[in-house]
Amino acid sequence: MKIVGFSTSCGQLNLRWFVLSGTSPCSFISPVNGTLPDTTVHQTITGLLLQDNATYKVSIKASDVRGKTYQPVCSSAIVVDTSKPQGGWIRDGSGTDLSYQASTLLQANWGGVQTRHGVAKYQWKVLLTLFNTNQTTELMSFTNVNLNTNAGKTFSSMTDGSKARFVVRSFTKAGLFSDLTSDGVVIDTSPPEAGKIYDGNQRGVDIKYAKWTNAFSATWDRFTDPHCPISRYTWAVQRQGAGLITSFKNIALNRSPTATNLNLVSKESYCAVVRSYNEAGLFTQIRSDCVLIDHDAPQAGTVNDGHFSDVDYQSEDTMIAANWNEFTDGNKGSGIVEYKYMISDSNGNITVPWTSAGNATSMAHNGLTLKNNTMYFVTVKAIDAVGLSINVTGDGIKITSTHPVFTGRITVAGEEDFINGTPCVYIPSVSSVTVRWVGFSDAHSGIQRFDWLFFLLASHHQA
Ligand SMILES: [Ca+2]
Ligand SMILES: [Ca+2]
Ligand SMILES: [Ca+2]
Ligand SMILES: [Ca+2]
Repeated sequence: MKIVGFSTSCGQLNLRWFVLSGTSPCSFISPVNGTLPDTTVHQTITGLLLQDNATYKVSIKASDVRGKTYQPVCSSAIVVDTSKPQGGWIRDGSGTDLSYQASTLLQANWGGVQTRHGVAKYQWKVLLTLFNTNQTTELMSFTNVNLNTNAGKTFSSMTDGSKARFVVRSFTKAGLFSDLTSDGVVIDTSPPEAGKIYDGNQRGVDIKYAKWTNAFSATWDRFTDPHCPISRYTWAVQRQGAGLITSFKNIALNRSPTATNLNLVSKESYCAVVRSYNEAGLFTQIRSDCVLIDHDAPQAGTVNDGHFSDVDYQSEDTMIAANWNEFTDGNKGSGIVEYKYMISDSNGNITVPWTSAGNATSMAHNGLTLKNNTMYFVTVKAIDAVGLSINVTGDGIKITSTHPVFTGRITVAGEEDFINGTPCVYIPSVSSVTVRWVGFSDAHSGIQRFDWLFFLLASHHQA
């Protein structure tokens, strides 16, 4: 109680107190009364048995040494409220409850607190649990916000991945309080870490070339974020060296989308552009290493029967050889990855079905039983990286055992050139020459030996 304004002109002033019901008129009629020890302004009466939720008032009886008593003076109503605030809710953020955010502006909002006589005020404070620890510190101590039901404050140098929790303390008008604590919000200030992107629809296998015309597929490994979950992916298709040919499409957590209704142009490269968002709303964007679109089969080359330039006869009847050149997929194609050959005869019978020659540009197929006086044809198939191919058939070779056929060739190691239109080879030595000979064969009796002969064609002297 604060007691002021009583005075006497004569001697000491005696003060008695009476506790009255709040609805009674101001009087000295109460069994609950006592004497104040002095006229100190602030005094406390203890030992009362007041009822919660009841209203009282205190009247003061002042008398002087002559026993003169003044009119009763009463306090305003005293409401006894021993209850604490009940219920209520608190949310991280400025609206619906957040679990993750990127901003270091920490906000909370609350409401629904019940009290008998209304809330007197709120206070809020911020607790912070560091990333990957159980260590909680008080980032901000209780701060008064009066009757506001939201509050916010920006904090610098927040450790990435820390979790903030808010405590709101609601006070009754009688000064009792209770606390509400939020379930926390993780402050993630860093975007996800990218996973690897694969062109094509097989995760783990990145393709470099495709013959796609209107659909583009990509897959990728999970993007990760140590601080909060990945919420979604978006992706778009880009033409390399140019812009996007689709908008970014939200595909939730799908990691193997296909874009359709595109117009993919041969000899151009296209790439997948992927964005991964974390729950805090930050994203990382990366691009695949692109796919070259190839709609064009390789261009035809030349197929020669035999080991070198084309021959049309051979006596050999167990082997067919061929070589080829000039096949190309162009300088913006996917490239030739394999050759296959097939051998058929002039009656359309298949002597050797399609057989891979790998990357080689020649072949010799042994173990055949070739018919005399029959034409055989070698067909070469050049296959590019997207599986497109072209077939070229040579002009054929006739097996003839009646005429000895010379199909061999001698080559001298050195720099090949021409002198006056005649082929020649320059060699750097006067004492040795390296000579190779291949393609000499005789199916009937076999070759017993080779002889060699060297002769001077012409002498060239320096001028
Ligand atoms: Ca939350
Ligand atoms: Ca992060
Ligand atoms: Ca091609
Ligand atoms: Ca030929």
